[in-house]
This record gives sequence, structure tokens and C-alpha cells, in this order.
Amino acid sequence: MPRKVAYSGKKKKEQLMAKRQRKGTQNYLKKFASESDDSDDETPPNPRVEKFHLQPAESHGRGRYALQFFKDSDKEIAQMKQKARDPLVYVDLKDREVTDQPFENFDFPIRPPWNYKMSKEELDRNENRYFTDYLQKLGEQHQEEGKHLGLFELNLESWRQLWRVLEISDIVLIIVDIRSPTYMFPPALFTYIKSTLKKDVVLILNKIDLVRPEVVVAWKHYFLDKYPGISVALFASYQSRKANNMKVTKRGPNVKNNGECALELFKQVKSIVGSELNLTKWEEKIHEDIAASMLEMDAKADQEVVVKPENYQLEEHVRYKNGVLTIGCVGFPNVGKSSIINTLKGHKVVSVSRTPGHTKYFQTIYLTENVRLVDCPGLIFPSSTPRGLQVILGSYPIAQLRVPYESIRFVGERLDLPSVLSIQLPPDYSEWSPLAICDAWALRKGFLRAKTAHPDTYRAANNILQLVLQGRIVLDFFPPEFVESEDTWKTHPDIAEVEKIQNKELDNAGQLVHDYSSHSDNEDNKSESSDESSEEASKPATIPKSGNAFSLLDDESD
Ligand SMILES: Nc1nc2c(ncn2[C@@H]2O[C@H](COP(=O)(O)OP(=O)(O)OP(=O)(O)O)[C@@H](O)[C@H]2O)c(=O)[nH]1
Ligand SMILES: [Mg+2]
Repeated sequence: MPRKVAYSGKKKKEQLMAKRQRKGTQNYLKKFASESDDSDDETPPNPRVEKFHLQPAESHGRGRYALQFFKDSDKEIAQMKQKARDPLVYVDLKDREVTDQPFENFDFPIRPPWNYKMSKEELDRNENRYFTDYLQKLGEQHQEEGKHLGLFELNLESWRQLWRVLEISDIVLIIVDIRSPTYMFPPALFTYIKSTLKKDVVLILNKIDLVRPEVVVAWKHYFLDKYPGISVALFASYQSRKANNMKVTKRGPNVKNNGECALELFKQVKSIVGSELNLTKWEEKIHEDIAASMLEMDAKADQEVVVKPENYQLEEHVRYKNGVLTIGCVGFPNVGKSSIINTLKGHKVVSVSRTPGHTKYFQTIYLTENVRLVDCPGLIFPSSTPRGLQVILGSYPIAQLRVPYESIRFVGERLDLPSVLSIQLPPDYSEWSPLAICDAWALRKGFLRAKTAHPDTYRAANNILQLVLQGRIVLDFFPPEFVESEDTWKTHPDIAEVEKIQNKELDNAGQLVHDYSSHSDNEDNKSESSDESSEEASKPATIPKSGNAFSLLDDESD
């Protein structure tokens, strides 16, 4: 047994103080939650703060970086269950045209003023007090306005990670998922970085392999028009297996190269940095990586960089400190921040997972000797985004959902799930509802409860939501006026650039092949907490070029 290390009195005192402060916030959260709880008097008081310990067990101060959200009350759960039987009401395609409206009147926690004279304890106290006040004001405001408040990160430690990353970065990459970019781009964050911190922002539209080129181009121009001074880069951290004749290894998709994306990002960064720094080494690296991928050389062996969380310290930001460019990667959970870093690096250096909230403390990785990348934990910013949608956006770990049917409804009212999943209305139902969809899928996939042999509705729901999150069933959103102008976007000159990045290669049967579409049923829950590198390699899936793109689900095997 390891010997206990002696603790100094000072350290003990600091530890106690930190604990007391944490408790202070927790008590406040409980109070706030129970005040906003509309449950009737008979319902026992519910602490309503949920924590998810998703970080590795050996992590620093287990629980310290846990994801924290308000928990649904028992009454809300009962209501959601009840509603699961209500028929689906299909919504028009126009409904998928969205703006940044969910962030209207919402800001986010920023680091309160500090100075070098403050002791660490004073600083901690200050930040705790600020965060508690922030939550209180947000709660009051949303109650007064009767506005829906979506899930958002309640853990001060996670916000501190963001503050630190924003402080040390010279350029900030805000990374969003192309399927739903405005739900992941808080305008307040952009304004804060640009106007208050006076730093440049590159918006990365990631996972562009998942949507049609015209959608990508329309979103790109939406952001360029709406946010003057923003740079936009397109990215996909997947690799065409066909194009490169690569095998999917036990370690998951090869992240060796997506040179087009790296090059595009490089150009954006270069135009910001100008001649202030010499970025030749980075450019050379990209060209070397592209050449290596053409020769089908193996990527370097997996070598995960384990970086301990940096000390909690404060220092004035100095642009290009010691001649090094620091690029921070920030964004919502699961948008692919860590994957982008691995792609830029050319091999796996940081851990990636299908489960939202995987990176829990920020890590710095040197790309070249004078360019370093900072991988920030994903953060859910306060917004009015409906919770059912938040799950599909990857903001909430699917396996932790108590009632998944609200999210199934969200998808089912926007996509023709019976045809996508090739399911028939089960005998007990007269019309399609979230429950009917899940029961039908459970029957189709043979998800049956062990004792009763009834359809395992919950497992089926979980499975469908995983398929949506992973992009095997694509639910995407569009910028305003997209539906009418779709044909114009299809002929936009930028389409060629997107297609080049998407690197889609048709095989002889006229089918598209790419790596991320693979999924096997027994991965639905297992993958929730694991690093993708240890996930079982799954068989490739093929997506027909036209027609029902989801008939691939027929190909799934257990
Ligand atoms: N289709 C597709 N999937 C991607 C792409 N980039 C990342 N992913 C997948 O998205 C999931 C999340 O990727 P991560 O890189 O762990 O995301 P993250 O933003 O670091 O997530 P957190 O650490 O939880 O904040 C993983 O399953 C990735 O394989 C992409 O370009 N295309
Ligand atoms: Mg990550």
C-alpha cells in the first residue's frame, strides 16, 4: 500500500477552504434548483444537480471536473414519459432554418477582475462568489421572462478551464458541428474574444463530411456575413478509406491526414499572424503529411500526451510569448476539438470519444516548435435550446438520459424515421409516436427484455440517438432562406472546395465510403465512457449516393 504523504498545515487549510467554497456553490445550486422547481408540495425536495464523472479514474481530484447539470424533477420525468405516447406532429423543412436566437439575451460566465496582489484563496473566493451571483441572476432572469433555460455547465472548474485557455491563446478557434452551427456558436463568446480580449477568432465548421456541400457553403457565408472580422475554416477529421486505401485499425479511424483542412486553417492563421512570426515549419509539416499520406505511409504509433492540468495561475497575456503562437480550441462538447488537434498533429496525441464531455482539463500540444495548440474541455453555454435537442447536439451523455423520448420526438418530427429505419407500426399502436418508433426499432433489432421478452424501448431509443449523434442518421439545420435558395448554393463557386475536402470517392458500385459511418449495436452503450482508441473496430458501412441514405441501417449486424 502506498504510504501516506505528510500534509503541511498550510496545505490542509487551503484544501478545507476550497472545499468550503465548493460546497457554498453547491448549496446555492440546490437552493436555486429547488426555487425554480415547479413540482407540487408533495414532491420531496430534489437537489437537482447531476454530475457525470466521465474523466479517467486517475484524474486529478476525481469529481472536480465532472459535468454538472440541473437534474429533471420527478414531475418533469413523469410528464416526459406521458408525452412519449403522443403522436408525432411532422414539421416543415423550413423549421430547420435557424439563427442564433437561442442565445439571445444570454451571456456566459467570464473571469471576474483580478490583480496580482490577491492571494490564491482570495481569488478562489472571488470567483466562487461571482459564479454564484451569475447563476442567481440567470435564474431570476429566466423566471421573470418565463423563458426556457436549457442545460448548461454548472461546474465552475470547467469555466475556469475556458478562462485560462482564452487567456493564454493568441488566436482562438471556435469549433462547431456543421449540422447545427448556430446552436453551438454563442455570439457573446465571439464578441468577448474579439472586442474585450482583442484576439482573433477562426470559426471552424467541423464534420463537414456529414452534410451536403450546399449546406456547408450556405453556413460559411451566413457566418462571414453576420460576424464581421471572423475567419471561417472548413474541417473534417475523417479520412476517406477508399481514397487512401486505409484500413480501420483496432484503434479506430486513422487520423493521419486531412491535409486540405490543415492547409486551409494554416492559411487563415497565417493571414492573421502576417510576418510577426515565422510559420514555415508548420506549412512544411502539412506538406510532408500530405506527401506521406499519398505514399500511404503509416502514421506514427499512437502516443497519447498526458498533460497534467496546468497550475492554477494568473499572468498577463503577452502576444506570441517567447516567439510561440498559441492557438486555443474551444467549443461545445463533442464537436471534435480533440480530433482536430490529432488531425493537425498527424497522429493521436489527445483522447477522443463519442461521449460528450470527454476532455476534462485543458492540454497543450506543440505542433511545431513555435506553434502550440490548446485543447479545451467542451462547455455548454447558457441558452434557451430545448433539452431534447441538446441531447442530439451531443451536449448531454445519451446513456445518462432518464427519459430519451423527448429527443426521439425531436428527430421523429423532422425526419421520416419509419422509412429511414425501415420499420413497421407495431400492433399495439394506431399512429407513430416516440414510443411506437422505439418499440418498432427494438422489434426490428431484436432488443428484447430478458425476463418478459417485451421490446426494450429504452435501449432502442438510446441506439437511435447514438446513430443521430454519430451522423449515421443526419439531422442537420440550415441558415435562414436556405430552403428556397438551395439550388443557387449548389452552383456556388465554393462547392468545389468543399467537395475537395470531403474527399468523396465513388467506388465502382456508385457508393460513398467513409469511416465514421460504422457502428454496431453492441457499441451503443459501451462507447459512452470509453476512449475511441480502445473501441472495437466496427465494420465499414456504405452510404448509397442517392435515395434513402439510411438504408445502410439494414446492413447492421449484431
Ligand atoms: N463524422 C465526423 N466525426 C467526427 C469528426 N471529428 C470528430 N468526430 C467524432 O466526434 C466525436 C467527438 O470527437 P472529439 O474530438 O472527442 O470531440 P471534443 O470536441 O474533443 O469533445 P469533448 O472532449 O467531449 O469536448 C468522436 O466520436 C469523433 O470521432 C469529423 O470531422 N467527422
Ligand atoms: Mg475533447
